[in-house]
Order: sequence, then C-alpha cells, then structure tokens
Amino acid sequence: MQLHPGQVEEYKKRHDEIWPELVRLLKESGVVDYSIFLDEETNTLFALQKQTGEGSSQDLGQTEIVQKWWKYMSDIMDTNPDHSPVSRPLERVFYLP
Ligand code: RM4
Repeated sequence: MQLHPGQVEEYKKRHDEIWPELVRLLKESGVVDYSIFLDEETNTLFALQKQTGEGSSQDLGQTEIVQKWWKYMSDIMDTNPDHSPVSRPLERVFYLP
C-alpha cells in the first residue's frame, strides 16, 4: 500500500486507535499476527498477516465497517475509487520454516 508523504505519525496514531469493531471483525475472519511495516524512503506500506480463515484483511471490503475504515483512511493513502487501498500482492521468493 502507499502512504502519502508526511503522514507517518497520523497513520500510526489512527492504527494505535484502531476501532474495536474492526479488530473484532479481523480476528473473527481469521486474520491474526497482522503487522504493517513502512519503507520511509518510498512511503510504501508492507502488510504481513496470518490467515486462518478464507481470506485476507483485503477481502473484507463488502463489510460496512471496512468500507467506513477505508474511507476514513483515504485522505492519507492511495486508494481506488471505492476507497480500498491501492495494493498489490507480492510473490514469496524465500521461506525458511
Ligand atoms: C490499513 C488498511 C488495511 C486494514 C488495516 C487495519 O491501513 O486500511 O486494509 O486492514 O489498515
């Protein structure tokens, strides 16, 4: 995902104050051990999560709470017309169990 320049503190603040109902939905959907990292040089956000359910955090866009959250975040990061974050899946090129 892509953060707008100069928005690191605001991004961190909003996530420190993540809505309890969103946390509940993520966990109920099987999204756990969820981290988001920032490459400060490019403002690129890298999300990493375990999925014990059917899909990822990005597959919850049909829920009202995620639509509200994405809209809330859309002023500080790149989003699609539906406010979902512009994101792309990455290929894993190495894994050591
Ligand atoms: C991110 C982005 C993701 C969401 C997390 C909680 O900024 O909106 O879609 O799962 O926040």
